Amino acid sequence: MNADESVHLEQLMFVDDPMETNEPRVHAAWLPPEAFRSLGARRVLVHGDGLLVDTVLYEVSRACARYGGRVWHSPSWDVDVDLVFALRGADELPSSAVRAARSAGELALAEVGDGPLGDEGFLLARDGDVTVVLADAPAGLLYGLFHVVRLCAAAFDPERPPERHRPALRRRMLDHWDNVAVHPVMGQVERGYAGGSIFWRDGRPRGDLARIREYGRLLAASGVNAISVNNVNVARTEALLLTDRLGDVAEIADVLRPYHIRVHLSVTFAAPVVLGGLSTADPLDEGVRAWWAATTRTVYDRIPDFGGYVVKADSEGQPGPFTYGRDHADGANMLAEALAPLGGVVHWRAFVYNHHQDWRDRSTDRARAAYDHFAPLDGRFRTNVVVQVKFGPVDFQTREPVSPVIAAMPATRIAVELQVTQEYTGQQRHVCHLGPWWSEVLRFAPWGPDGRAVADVAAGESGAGGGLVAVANVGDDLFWTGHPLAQANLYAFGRLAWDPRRDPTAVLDEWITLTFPPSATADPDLVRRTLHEIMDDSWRTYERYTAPLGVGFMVNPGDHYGPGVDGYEYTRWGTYHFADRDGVGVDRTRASGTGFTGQYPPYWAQVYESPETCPDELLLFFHHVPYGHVLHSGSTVIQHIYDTHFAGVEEVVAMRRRWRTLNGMIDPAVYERVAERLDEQVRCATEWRDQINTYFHRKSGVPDERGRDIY
Ligand code: GCV
Repeated sequence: MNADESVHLEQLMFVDDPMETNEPRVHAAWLPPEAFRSLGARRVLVHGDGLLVDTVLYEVSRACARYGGRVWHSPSWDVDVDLVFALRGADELPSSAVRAARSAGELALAEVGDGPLGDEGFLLARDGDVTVVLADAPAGLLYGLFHVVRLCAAAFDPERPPERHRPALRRRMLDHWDNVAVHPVMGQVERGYAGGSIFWRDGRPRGDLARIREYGRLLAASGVNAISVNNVNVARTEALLLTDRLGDVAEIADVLRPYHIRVHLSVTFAAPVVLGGLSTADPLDEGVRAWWAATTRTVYDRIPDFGGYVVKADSEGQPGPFTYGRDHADGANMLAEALAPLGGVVHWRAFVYNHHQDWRDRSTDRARAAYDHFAPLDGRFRTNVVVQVKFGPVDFQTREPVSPVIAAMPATRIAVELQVTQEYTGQQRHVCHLGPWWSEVLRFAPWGPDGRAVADVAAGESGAGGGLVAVANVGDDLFWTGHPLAQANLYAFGRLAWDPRRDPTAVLDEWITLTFPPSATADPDLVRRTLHEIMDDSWRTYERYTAPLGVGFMVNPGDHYGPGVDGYEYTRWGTYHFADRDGVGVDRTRASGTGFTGQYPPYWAQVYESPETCPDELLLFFHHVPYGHVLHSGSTVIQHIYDTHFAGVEEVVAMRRRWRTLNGMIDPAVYERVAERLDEQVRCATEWRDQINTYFHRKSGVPDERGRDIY
């Protein structure tokens, strides 16, 4: 590069840019070029070296090329700048801009206090007319860049006080349930509602690396730093990713590395048998351990920053240590031993339950299963094992209590698993903004109101926790997530994983600003207001027209979409509601039920044990009560069912009306897609309302006190 010139885009990597073509193969999600307008009009200096610094340089250069700014990389001469991105440890240069910015940054850092920036943190401060972003490590600069983008002009406000940002959770991970080969029942992506996989198609890599890179960019801008690239249900073709088809995984890792995203792989516990030709996968067998050690070394030879393995074992038909009379600690520790010398972790899922239950058996309770299997193992897992626990005891329902496992394993690294893909929350055909729900879960204090929160457990002491994981919701759909507004869930996951204390409404506001930049929107206030009106409370709206008071399921078996009140009532899956002519709900008390309440620390064990103290929204999860039972709200259970179901549909109709006011204000393709989906949401919510109300009216014989139509 000519020392007298600023950096030009074509000198940098990534010139093949999917966003720059006239006919987008994909819509730009929350980072359209317009979101970079404020940054792109500045004079920017980037100081430091390394892959991630190159990414910063590339992003800034691309924005400056579009909006008239300029960018310099570690110049040794003086330049006038508005914005400096600098690594603290990088060589000092004669450039006064770097020197001044760095010393101003150091002063600001001392002022803000509170320990080092760490390997992903950054500081943002003002030095006269210059905005300074300082980081100890390149990843911090990358996150600092996206922070500046989010702030737009506010990043250049002379009065802006210095800010330090560090992620609360070290690992912020997405699990893709993507199959390499199309599964005969589950398709290309298990529980995927956004078309095919962005990674795989019909047994092979999909081959669109530009799309994967763009995905990595979106994830980095929301704070995600790890993904697993294949389904936790590992079939024959997918098993091969560990060995013969490792190159396919490495290719993805190479593309995501510039956005600070480490790749993990779901593996089958039976790999030594199905891939290695051994006669056993017994975790205590020396030959099996040697096989895993050697195989894992090969993985790291090819992918030096490989994250580790994700394992679903002894669950829903997947193989596991039980076959050999071993327990989950034996299984997880064997893989951990192979990964430890190479810096990897094993995410071992706690989703283990009997999926061949007899519905006549009232003593077996699926909600108890994860605790019963895992709590006794606390203290036995190696330090590079993360036990990955679904946030609730059953399965990603619209409303569940927080899983008691989260509080039961103080000597184990716990990761909390959420579901961004909307398996049980409207399958990306319904607007269901999940940020408020996850925020409730993350703030929940399992030991009682004054104790640590779920997010603290996931963060662990000194950041040693397992982090936050979610099942991803993107596909090869033009809008990434099928429903364009479902993108906000992906964004919210990343931002809440970075800072679980953030107000979910503020996070949604960020997403709105980034996705519909005010400078490119006809009436930004109307767009913002309307999206908040539609989305802020949409999870509660969804809850209102689906299964009542925490009882869960009531979905159609198999695909889990739409109402099927008795769909699972006489099946082997262990998800029952026990409605009869007198009442509904599952007795999980210690006094007369399955004893599940006893899995909680004393505060909640007591609160949940009695219908008098149990929160209304979880009443039917914990208790079987008569239809006339009076809730804390003052309504009876049956009247609550009727009222919420009528209200829920009215709210969806109002959502659709509001959306129509945006016709002509935003990208017509986005407008049309959402409009279509809202029609379906109205249809489906009406079906839910009528089936649930009719079902309970017929069971109970109690009329609606307002005399509305029930069939
Ligand atoms: C990947 C639920 C889903 C399954 C999923 C499973 C899991 O049961 O319906 O599709 O399997 O959870 O989390 O492993």
